[in-house]
Amino acid sequence: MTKRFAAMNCRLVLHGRSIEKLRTLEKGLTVPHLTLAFDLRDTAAIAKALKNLPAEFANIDLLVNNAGGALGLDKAQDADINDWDTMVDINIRSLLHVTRMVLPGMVERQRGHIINIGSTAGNYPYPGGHVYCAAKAFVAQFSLALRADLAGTHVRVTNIEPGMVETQFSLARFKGDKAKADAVYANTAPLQADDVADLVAFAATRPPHVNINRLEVMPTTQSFGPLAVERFASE
Ligand code: 8X3
Repeated sequence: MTKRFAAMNCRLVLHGRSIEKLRTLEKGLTVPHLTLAFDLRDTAAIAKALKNLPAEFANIDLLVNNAGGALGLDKAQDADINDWDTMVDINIRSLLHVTRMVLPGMVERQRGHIINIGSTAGNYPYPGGHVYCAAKAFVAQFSLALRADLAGTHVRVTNIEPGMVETQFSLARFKGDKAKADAVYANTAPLQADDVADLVAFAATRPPHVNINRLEVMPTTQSFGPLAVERFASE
């Protein structure tokens, strides 16, 4: 995503948790850019970083709320409540705080675009998805609700809703268990991060009179299963 927007000559503010990963990301970048390293669960750090943006980066035209993730795949009744808190924090709370900080400037300038990275998990629940599914449903509905409030401001909002994407997603979900994570993507053709970046770039480069509300995308090799039906032993 960074390279794609750099190729469009955008000035970039790159956020991540790890300064090392940010250093790698910014290697070879020739556009003006700024890196911000902090944990998005630290809402005070979000406010501090965004309030103190240097003037040349302060007028944000495009905010991509890309952070998020799932923890665990146990049933709700067995899940770790701390994982639930963390999922609410990273998928919902941080997105709300960043968005709330950036919105007034966009509204004042009558220009801007918020692109949230949602998930098919927000549209279709699956076993073990509980809080992750619910959080992404929140993001989908919040994106639409923002559009309602932003009527007349020319500020656009888009929710991109990918299905299976081969990223660190599963490694995080399975807490570093590489074998389990690799098995998710084995012998199939998942989406890649670049495919999602394509959609973000597509939504962001529509003419100003076009707002893509939501864009749901899956790998061709992923589709829908039947709803579960409980059957009783026949008498
Ligand atoms: C990732 C898609 O189905 O693994 O957001 O939850 S899924």
